[in-house]
Amino acid sequence: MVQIVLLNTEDIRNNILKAAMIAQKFDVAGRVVTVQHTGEGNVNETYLAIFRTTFSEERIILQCINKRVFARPEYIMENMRLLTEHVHRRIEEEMHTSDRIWQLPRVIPAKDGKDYVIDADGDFWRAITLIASAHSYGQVQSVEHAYEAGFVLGHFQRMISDMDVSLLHDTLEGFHITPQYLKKLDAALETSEGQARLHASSEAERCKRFIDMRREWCSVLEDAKKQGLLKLRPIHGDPKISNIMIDDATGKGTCIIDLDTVKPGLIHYDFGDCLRSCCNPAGEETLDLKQVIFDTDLCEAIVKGYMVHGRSFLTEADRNYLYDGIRIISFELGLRFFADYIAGNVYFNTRYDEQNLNRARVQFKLTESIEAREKQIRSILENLG
Ligand code: GN1
Ligand code: MG
Repeated sequence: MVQIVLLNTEDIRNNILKAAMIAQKFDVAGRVVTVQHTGEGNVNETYLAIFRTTFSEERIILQCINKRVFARPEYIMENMRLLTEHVHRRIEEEMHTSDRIWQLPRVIPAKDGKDYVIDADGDFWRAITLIASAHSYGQVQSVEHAYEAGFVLGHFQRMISDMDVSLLHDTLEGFHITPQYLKKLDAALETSEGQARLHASSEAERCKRFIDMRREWCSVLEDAKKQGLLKLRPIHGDPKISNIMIDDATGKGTCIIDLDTVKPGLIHYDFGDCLRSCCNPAGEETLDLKQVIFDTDLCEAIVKGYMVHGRSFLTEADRNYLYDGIRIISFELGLRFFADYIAGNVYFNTRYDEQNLNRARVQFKLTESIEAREKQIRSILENLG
């Protein structure tokens, strides 16, 4: 959902002015009438820009890519273009047998023909189409919504299951390679600032103990990859609930957005990410840890929706690791938030110092809840898979 956040700080005002200037450099009919900061996303800055002519209006999404995170933003655009062209073609092939109109954002070229604009500060901007008459939600609204989330992810993975993974760039080295985040944490803990942040709070120390107890286990998917059991495939990288668009008219899923993290990876991380995000009705930012649980009714609905498509491309080995995918991605996200807290909040956008610590505590509580329900989750996967 594009939520308009009115932030009145000088910085945001300047950024909006800048975004309005940049918007005009993209190939959209009409003049920019307004640009609003959406306040969404933990990494990039996102704006909604509205263009008008005398007889039409077009709304586009404009994003400034975070250079601290993405070293080669042009690679994101190449991946995005390849993937969207492939998926648009596949959607058209199946149009007549499909139960709905599937959508996927399109890259909007700049007026000079490039896929992006670089501003005077060297910042990298890109524009994509807005999916009209559809919304996404920060939390799951119902069992039907959960089913749709699974259905959309399954459909997306099926559409890209025949894509040549070697064509995609690795846009974010180490992204969703869980043991590498342990290394990052250890490096941050070696500094005196890191030690000070760890020992300043008993919650941080508790998180550290939680991680230490899972060090051996957390390479389970990477080990399976090394053994050749799991193969690299194109992944979305971030199929959380807020990236799944629901059609306003039909209530059905219509699209998955946020293609920044499309790259080669293990589909288990995508499957797990969808579940960890959808099955926690309290959301990622809650401060009320008691509310954080892994809801197995929602899990069942997602898996049901996902398997409508998943059955056609999942191998036996893929199925054997689906539970680990769910457990590991909640743990991994907690580890990433925690490592960033220890490092002084250098990766994720934050509004207050302890935000990443709180986010980590939510994900660890969720991991515990997943671990406690392992049997139930495994039986859902077996029965529906
Ligand atoms: C980040 O920026 P956003 O909100 O789309 C992150 C994901 C996390 C997510 C958690 C590039 O995504 O990996 O799962 O936050 N993206 C990157 O909300 O690190
Ligand atoms: Mg994202």
